[in-house]
Amino acid sequence: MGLEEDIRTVAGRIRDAETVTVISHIDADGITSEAVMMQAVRSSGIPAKSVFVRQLEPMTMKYVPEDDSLKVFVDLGAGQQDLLEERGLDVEEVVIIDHHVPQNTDTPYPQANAQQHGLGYFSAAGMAYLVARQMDAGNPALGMLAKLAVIGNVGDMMAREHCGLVGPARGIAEEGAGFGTVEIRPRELNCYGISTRPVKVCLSYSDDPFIPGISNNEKKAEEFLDKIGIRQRNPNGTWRVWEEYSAEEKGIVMNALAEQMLATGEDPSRLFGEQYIFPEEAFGTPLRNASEYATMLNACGRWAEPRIGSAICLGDRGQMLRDGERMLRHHRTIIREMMEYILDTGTTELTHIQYIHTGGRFPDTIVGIGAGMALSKLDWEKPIMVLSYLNDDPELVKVSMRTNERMVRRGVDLQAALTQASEETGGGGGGHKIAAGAYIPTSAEKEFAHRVNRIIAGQFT
Ligand SMILES: [Mn+2]
Repeated sequence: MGLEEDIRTVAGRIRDAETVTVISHIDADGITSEAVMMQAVRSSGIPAKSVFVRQLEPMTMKYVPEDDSLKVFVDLGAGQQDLLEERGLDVEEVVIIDHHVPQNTDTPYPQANAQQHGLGYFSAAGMAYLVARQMDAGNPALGMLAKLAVIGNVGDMMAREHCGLVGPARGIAEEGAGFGTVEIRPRELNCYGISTRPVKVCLSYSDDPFIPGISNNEKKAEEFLDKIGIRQRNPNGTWRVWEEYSAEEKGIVMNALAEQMLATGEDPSRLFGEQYIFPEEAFGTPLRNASEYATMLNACGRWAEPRIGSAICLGDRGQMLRDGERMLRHHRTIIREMMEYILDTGTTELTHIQYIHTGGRFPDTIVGIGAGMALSKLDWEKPIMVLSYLNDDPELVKVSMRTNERMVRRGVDLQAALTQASEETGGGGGGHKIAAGAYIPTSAEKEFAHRVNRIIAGQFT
């Protein structure tokens, strides 16, 4: 079946349901997907509930209710169809909206899956939007749903590789622009934090593009902006953010940065990226652009409050937004503490990687982010591995690895390394070349770093 037909089938099943349970994942893509589906289902007059899970696995299947509602799995499910079969769910009781590699099982659950149709760079929230639009092309909330799909796509890193969304994900952003809920800004600064961070901070945290002399060095970033005559503070003393710069100021900064990169032999093309701004959201807040909005949702999910994120997605700008902002501050504080812990304690260096075991000090849901931030202040040529204990399972150790674009260009592939090493020890892993994770048995933790070090040593071309 083609994509259109799959979308029609899934949308039709949902429209015909008497009650619906949406089961989704706790990251930004999962939360926006859930919000899109809940809005679409409820606006069709169908009662609906939702459930968030950290992962769909035997242990979390208990959260999928045993009732006669239609189970709508979003951002998960495709790769866990065996679990749905084991539960005894039949083909009439399930639809799957996903973008992960599907499992081949006997039951042909209806599925709208980007993977099956060769759609790259397309997240579950994008699929959910296409299903919602199919359910009701006249839904007055489509503009809001398109915006949520943009956040889900950006949150799942779909804009990373090409410095902007491509293909049908870009198409949804254009639909959002048509509704007035999304503003597409091409050739903007390709850095995180354009709506809330002082520009010097934006620049100094940038790892891709890596700007020699400025990345990892806030003081130098500040001097650089001074030198090219950019006024960095507002009259009241607060730091100006990128969104406040005039077109002329932006041009001056971009040109100077490009020159600086060229002078040191770096390709400046990744300095420029497309940004997605939400004009209805308050200026200077994290809801103002797609990547910062996604971080707030990730913060809610990682601290076990995905419902706060979902309520914000669906328009709550009162208590839920205040709670979301609190989650974001908490998230940043703990990540900073973790980064400082890594820097204070120091990593153990092997020939090709560095590693540290943080024990039970930090929740496993943030160690990857903390690792990435610590790496920006450590030897960037050695990918960092952080091992940590899970608070709910003493048998398993969570492994998180981070590297940067420059090492990926030299051949490093963390996903391949962690998948192989964890499978050899009876665990499992996955992710991307630049960032990957795995769960391994506690008994394997001692020599695991050496095992990965050997594999990465072999990846250099
Ligand atoms: Mn996803």
